[in-house]
Amino acid sequence: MPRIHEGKLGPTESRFAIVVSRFNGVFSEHLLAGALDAFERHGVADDHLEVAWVPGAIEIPVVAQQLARSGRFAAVLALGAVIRGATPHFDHVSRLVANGCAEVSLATGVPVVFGVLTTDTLDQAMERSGTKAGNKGFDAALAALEMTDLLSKLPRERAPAEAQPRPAARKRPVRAGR
Ligand code: INI
Repeated sequence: MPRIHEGKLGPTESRFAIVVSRFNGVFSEHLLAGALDAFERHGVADDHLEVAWVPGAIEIPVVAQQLARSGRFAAVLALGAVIRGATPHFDHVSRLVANGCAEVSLATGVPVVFGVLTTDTLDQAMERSGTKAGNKGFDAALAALEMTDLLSKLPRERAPAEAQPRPAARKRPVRAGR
């Protein structure tokens, strides 16, 4: 049988940070409420959670980066809503926030869970922030719990030098007798 690694959903003593954007704030508020609800239901104490508000989704990655680098948090949640308008702005905002969060995650090793809605319409955003299609903030918190537990169970990363196979021991040259 292979060894299976899988993260569980808590309870946990880990700390989590949530970065949430004020733009389209009516949806962000619901996503945040969903995330806090999921953490509470899975045994994360209030004082193990910190929330940082940013102006818009584009500002999420830099704040997520500072929180991830602080070493205080097992995972960072990114919450917000990018909704398509009449111009290509939507494409820039959604690309920047998605790529930024992925880069922070890989550079720091701290999961930045993507709970930013990117929708074509207000209705789609409403559906995903606590109505027909669930609450993506709640789902993001579950993903953070699962990832945190999984990462704590996986073999630890080795420093690059350590990860190299050791060179075979060299035999001492035999001196010719004089
Ligand atoms: N920010 C969002 O969070 N959602 C959007 O839909 C959005 N749109 O479409 O413009 C948006 N723009 C603001 C952007 O995130 C920055 O805050 C702003 O450009 C300042 O850097």
